[in-house]
Amino acid sequence: MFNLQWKHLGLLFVLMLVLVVAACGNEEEAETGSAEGSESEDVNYGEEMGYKITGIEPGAGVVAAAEGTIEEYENLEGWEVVTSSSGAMATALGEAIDNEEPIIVTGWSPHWKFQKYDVKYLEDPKGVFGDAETINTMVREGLEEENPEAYKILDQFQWESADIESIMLEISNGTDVEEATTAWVEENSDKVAEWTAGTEKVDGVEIELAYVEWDTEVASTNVVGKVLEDQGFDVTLTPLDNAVMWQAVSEGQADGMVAAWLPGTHATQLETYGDSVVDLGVNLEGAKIGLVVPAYMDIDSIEDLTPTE
Ligand code: PBE
Repeated sequence: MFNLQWKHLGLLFVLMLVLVVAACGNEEEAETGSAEGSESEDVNYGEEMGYKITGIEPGAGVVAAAEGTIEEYENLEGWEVVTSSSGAMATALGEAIDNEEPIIVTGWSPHWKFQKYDVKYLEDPKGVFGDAETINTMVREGLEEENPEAYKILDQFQWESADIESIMLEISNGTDVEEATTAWVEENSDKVAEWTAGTEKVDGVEIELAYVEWDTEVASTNVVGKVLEDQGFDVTLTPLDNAVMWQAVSEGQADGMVAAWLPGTHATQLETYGDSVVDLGVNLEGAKIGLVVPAYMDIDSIEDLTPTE
C-alpha cells in the first residue's frame, strides 16, 4: 500500500513537472508574441516624420486638399504640409524608400511613382481629395476664330493614362523631355493622326501653351507642343504657377493649356477664371489625387495617423 502510494505520488510529481515546463514554454512564446505585436502597434510614424506631409508647389490643388485634410481629420491636428516642388517631393520619396523610412507625399495619378515604386494611396474616408478627376483642355476666347487649326488640334487631343505614364517614366529615368516626347509622337502616329484629323498644315503660325512644371503637365504639354510643331506651328511653351496659368489663358496672354484638373483639384481656379476661358473638354480620364505612402508603411487610411503629442 505504502509503496504503491509513493509510486503514484512520484508519477503525479513527474506529470506536474511536465505540465509546469510546458506551461512555461507557452508563456514564453506568448510573451514574445505579444511583445512583437505591441512593438509594431507602437510605431509612431507621425513622430518619425515630424508630423509633416511632403508637399509640392504651393499653388497645386493637391497641396490645398492636403491642407484641407489637416482641418477635417481630428487626428491630423498639429500636422503640417511642407511645400517645395514636384522634383523635390520625388527626390524625398526616392530617398525615404531607399532607406525604408516613413514618408507621406501629396500624390497624383497618372504618375510614374506607381510604376517605379511600391506605393499606395491612403484611404480618405472623409472624401477631402474627391473622387476621380479628369484633365481638361482650356483655351482663350477667340482662338477658334483666330487660329482654327490649332483650336481643332487642341480640341481633338485626348489620350490615356498608360500613354502619359510611359513618357513620364522615361523622363523620370533621365531621358531628355524632348527626346521622350518626340519618340512617343513617332511611335504613336495613329493616335496623333486622330488629333490632327481634318486640319491643314500651317506655316509658322504662333501658338503659346501655358503649363505648370508638374510631371504630368510637362509630358502632356510637350507632346501637344511637338504635334503642333510638326503641323508647322511656331510653338512656345510657358511654365507658370497654377493660378497664373489659368489667368494667362483667361486674359489671352496664352492661347491655351491642357492642365485643368476637374472637378475638385482646380475648383478654385475654375471658379475664378472659368467664365473667361473656353473648356474643350476632357483630354484624360481617371486622374486622381491623394496622400501617397510606401507600401511598407503599416497604415491604410488617413485616420490611422497619430496626432502630435
Ligand atoms: N497635380 C498635378 C496638380 C494637377 C496636376 C495633381 C500636382 C495639382 O495638384 O494642382
